[in-house]
Amino acid sequence: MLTVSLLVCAMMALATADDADVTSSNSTSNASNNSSSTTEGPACPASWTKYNDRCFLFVPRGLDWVDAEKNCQSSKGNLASVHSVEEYQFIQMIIKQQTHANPMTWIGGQDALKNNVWFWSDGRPFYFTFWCAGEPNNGSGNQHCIEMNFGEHNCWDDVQCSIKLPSVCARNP
Ligand SMILES: [Ca+2]
Ligand SMILES: [Ca+2]
Repeated sequence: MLTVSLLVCAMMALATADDADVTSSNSTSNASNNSSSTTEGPACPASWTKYNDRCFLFVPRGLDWVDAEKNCQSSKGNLASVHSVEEYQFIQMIIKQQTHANPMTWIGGQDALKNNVWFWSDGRPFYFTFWCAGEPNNGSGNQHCIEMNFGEHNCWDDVQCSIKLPSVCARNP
């Protein structure tokens, strides 16, 4: 995947260098296609929003965690992994833009294989966390999936994977 991304970047850089005359029209169309992006590189599919070289999509329909992950995979993504507070705030912003609220929402963290050993469904390393105080508590002994926007601080809670929530997908451009 990384190799492909690098190749695409290299090809785009070459194309830009070769076509100096159309650079201005390219950048104009990129800006209009991707107005909320502050990063360079390939644009995201329609209705996805770019942040830090990934594309994010809020899915309002309530799904359990596994169905939400499968739904993201059907769009070549995974449930979103989160790697910094800035990235978390960006995800919160796209949810708020569409719902005018802060609904509890699935992201891609789970500890279903071994309790309290957390993984992201996209395979990225699990370092950053935004747990609410007292969480994750593995309540009732079977809370293995991460919901965001929990409680008054809109932080993370581990919860039963079978409840139905909106979700956020992330994918490469
Ligand atoms: Ca757990
Ligand atoms: Ca919990």
